[in-house]
Amino acid sequence: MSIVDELRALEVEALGAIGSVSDLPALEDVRIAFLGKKGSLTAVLRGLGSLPADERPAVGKVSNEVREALERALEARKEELAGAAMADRFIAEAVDVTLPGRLRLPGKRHLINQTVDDIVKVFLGLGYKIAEGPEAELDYYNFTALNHPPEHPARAATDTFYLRDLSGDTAAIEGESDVLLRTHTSPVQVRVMERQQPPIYVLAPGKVYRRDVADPSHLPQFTQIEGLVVDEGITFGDLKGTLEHFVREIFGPDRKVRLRPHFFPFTEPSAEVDVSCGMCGGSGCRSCSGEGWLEVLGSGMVDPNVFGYVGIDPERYTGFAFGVGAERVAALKYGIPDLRLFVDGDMRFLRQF
Ligand code: 2NM
Repeated sequence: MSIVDELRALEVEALGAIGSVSDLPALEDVRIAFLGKKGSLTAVLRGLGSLPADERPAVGKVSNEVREALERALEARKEELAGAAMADRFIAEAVDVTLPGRLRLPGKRHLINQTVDDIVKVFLGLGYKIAEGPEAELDYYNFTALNHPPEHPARAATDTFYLRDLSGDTAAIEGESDVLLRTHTSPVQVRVMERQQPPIYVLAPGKVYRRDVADPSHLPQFTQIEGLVVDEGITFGDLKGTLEHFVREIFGPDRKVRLRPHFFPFTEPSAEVDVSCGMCGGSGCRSCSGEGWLEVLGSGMVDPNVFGYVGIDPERYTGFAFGVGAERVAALKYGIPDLRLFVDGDMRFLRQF
């Protein structure tokens, strides 16, 4: 076969191969097989040098035609395949704009945090400062400095979560107090009184922990807000007026407040605070068990023994304190029958508020 015939045969073979590839990498393989450094056309051209000089121009012309024909065919096929690849991609990535959108509910503050914010706002308006402290607390701040005697039942391991056991082999350094999860936020106020002399007007909101089984009216972790005022000439009348203001700001202007004698280790005298029932207005109904009143707060005048622990002069200063559960306030305000709803995380409940 003459070189020209070889070239024409190669051209036919290459055009067939170009027409039959189905993707761009395979097309590139064909280009290399015919036009690459070790390709078949290149090999034929290498033989050109051994031809007689008068035959070279004609063969050179044909080989140029073949190379150009292959290059054109490669380019055309490349465009075809690229277009097909693009079309496939458009189909694969197609978005059906007629589909209904996915419902995304905006987040919001949990009802308990909303309630804490509402209560905090009332006391900021009265000039109180917010105080915070550790949730893992020393026995001294949670009980001792709050005038709880060593045998007080709240100190029992059945009522309080202890984080360290001093009686075991792994007893901590001698003289160091037990560590527990605070059972109220009063230790925050002890810490405030330790480092600051009166006048003191503070509010301590935060999580507290008690070894209770969750039921409609108890949670093992809940949110307490305690207030403390210490100044010259503070009286029980100041306590009552403050709590009446608080109740009316939170529950509404028509609500009445009643104080009942009670006992707390850290206050003397102490009182529990009831708010008139919002359902019946005080005449008695199912939601207040026929009482007309609902218990909301504990309160009292700070016991002089507490002042003794923190170095405040009980001859010069008097004070009052109170504590309220945010879950209880929210339950009363919104008619929620079971505190566990606040921690179950059921969005059907939570998103109503
Ligand atoms: C309550 C009820 C009564 C209280 C007492 C103190 C402190 F630090 F002054 F002694 N802080 N909070 C207190 C008093 C808390 O919660 C039901």
